[in-house]
Amino acid sequence: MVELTDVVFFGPRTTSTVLLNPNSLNGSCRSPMVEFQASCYLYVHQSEDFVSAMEVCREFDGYLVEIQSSAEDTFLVSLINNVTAPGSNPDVWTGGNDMFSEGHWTWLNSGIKFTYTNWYPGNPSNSWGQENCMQLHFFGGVYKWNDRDCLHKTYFICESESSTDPGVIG
Ligand SMILES: [Ca+2]
Ligand SMILES: [Ca+2]
Repeated sequence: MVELTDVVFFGPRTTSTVLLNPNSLNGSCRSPMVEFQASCYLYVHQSEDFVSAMEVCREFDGYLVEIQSSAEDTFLVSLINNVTAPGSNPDVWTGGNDMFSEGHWTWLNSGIKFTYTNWYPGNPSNSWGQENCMQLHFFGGVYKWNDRDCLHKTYFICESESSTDPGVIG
């Protein structure tokens, strides 16, 4: 269970919104980041467009989450569900996008092409010709992948390597 009591919201968009607790570790990660395999994850409850979300993640020496496996995907859903009031099921940005070449989906930070995918049937749909960013979206009782207009504002998840020390930002 992730406790968000350590999270302090104080800034306008794209400025520091979360304080990492320097005295509290979750494994190798600064609280309230959560460790999974070799990464730390921070679920940010602040609605931002895709690029602004990326900028917030950079403040933690991190990047918008990149999903390489079913296990990681399942972990992220549990991360969302553990801190979300039942029934709200918000959309959540990841680092997936095809903004540079339509239909060619890659992860923003690494540039790696999608291998594992978990698209909801009918997606990516590129609706209105302008859905170039990938979000986790709650469809029919489960989170699946959906492409969405990058300017849409949603919560998001940052990832960083657990071997790095993100320190305290502010
Ligand atoms: Ca697209
Ligand atoms: Ca779509």
